[in-house]
Amino acid sequence: MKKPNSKYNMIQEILEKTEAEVEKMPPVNILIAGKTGVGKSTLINNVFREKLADTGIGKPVTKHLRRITKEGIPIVLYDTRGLELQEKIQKQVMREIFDLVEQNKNSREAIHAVYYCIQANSSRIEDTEIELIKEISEILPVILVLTQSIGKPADEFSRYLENMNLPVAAVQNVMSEPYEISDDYVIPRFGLKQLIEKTLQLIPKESREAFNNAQQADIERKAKAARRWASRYVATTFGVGFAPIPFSDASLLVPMQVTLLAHITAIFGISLDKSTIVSIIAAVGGTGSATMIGKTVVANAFKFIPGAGTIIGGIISGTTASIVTSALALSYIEVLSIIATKEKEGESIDLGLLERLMRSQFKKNLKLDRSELNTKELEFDNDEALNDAYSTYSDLEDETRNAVPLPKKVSRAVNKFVKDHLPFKRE
Ligand SMILES: Nc1nc2c(ncn2[C@@H]2O[C@H](COP(=O)(O)OP(=O)(O)OP(=O)(O)O)[C@@H](O)[C@H]2O)c(=O)[nH]1
Ligand SMILES: [Mg+2]
Repeated sequence: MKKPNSKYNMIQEILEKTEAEVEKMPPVNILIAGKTGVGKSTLINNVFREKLADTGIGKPVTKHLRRITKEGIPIVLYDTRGLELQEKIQKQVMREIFDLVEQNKNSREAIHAVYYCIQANSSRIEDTEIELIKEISEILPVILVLTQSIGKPADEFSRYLENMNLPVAAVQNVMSEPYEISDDYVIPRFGLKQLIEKTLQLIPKESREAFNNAQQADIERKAKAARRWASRYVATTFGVGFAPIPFSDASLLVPMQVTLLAHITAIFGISLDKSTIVSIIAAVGGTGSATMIGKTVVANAFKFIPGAGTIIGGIISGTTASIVTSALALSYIEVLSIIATKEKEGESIDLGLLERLMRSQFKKNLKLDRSELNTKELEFDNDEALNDAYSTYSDLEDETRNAVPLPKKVSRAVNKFVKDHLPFKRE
């Protein structure tokens, strides 16, 4: 095992490894079809990370097909444009789709599935559209996505379509983005997790990892996949056959932890910049510098263990190493879940808070023993748990907001006093 020297840049290593891992993943390739204005772009922007329809590179491949990609996200989307349902154009679109499928067959870019979008409140489907759906279904598995689904009419439309026995793989009602009915009545997003589930059934095994990386509609699913891999990694690395190492050699564990964090980041699928990773690592490493010496991180991480004094000067056993590493992995995944949730809502992340969050999660997880760590349910096992964590995070934010420097506090107090004691109130 290579021992990191003082020039070793842990952050850079994590980023490079993550990138390499994502590049290695066989991508998932999905075609999104449907008439103009039904909500294809809105669907793409909400199901997948980083508002792909707006921020991805869109290249026209044929008159009616646009290929959308973005570096670092292992997905290729094809978006149909100007799909009118006059017979002539329909034939042309079909031809283009057919050619594309044929061209990409047996390659990394073979198309795996089609989302055929119909606006749910249109409540009717034209014969030409039925023809088109049938033709596409002959060459690819199709999910009929009923967009902008509102209430009973949408359910009825969905039942109506199901009863038509179209040769499609599934029908799914969705609301991709919250829909404002009035100022105080908003229909929240729904149906996207089910769409993820149904899509996963249709795509080949080797592309499921890429799909999970690229999606953002089901964050628990991302976290669970990362968690599963991490527990296996820790068990095989620090299990039977791990020779205890002297504490002074703790830096030997750095490459493993780099691999761990990079692989988790790749499985989870999240774009982290340097400063974000620095903040997360700094939380357990006790230093905020970008070029971080791995040894400091690991040695510091061990200091969080209750009774670490007894370790110093002693040895690190497989058990100890596995507890620290599992806690690191678990906390990292929990923090990524929060970053992803925030990102999905288009909110920004405060790095200082992130650091505190990572530290508090890490300390909490370190208190668990090995069997607890292995069997512990994921912290954010469902939406409710995630929301809980999210509000803890928001509380932290409030705390910070209240942490106003003293002179400001004083002037606020004076202002308040003056206001409260004014002989008359200004309206
Ligand atoms: N609130 C809400 N609005 C939606 C939703 N889906 C579509 N819309 C609205 O419908 C409009 C059209 O949606 P787009 O996603 O641009 O439709 P498109 O299918 O990509 O249209 P073209 O690119 O022209 O083919 C958008 O401006 C949205 O405001 C949704 O799930 N929720
Ligand atoms: Mg569009």
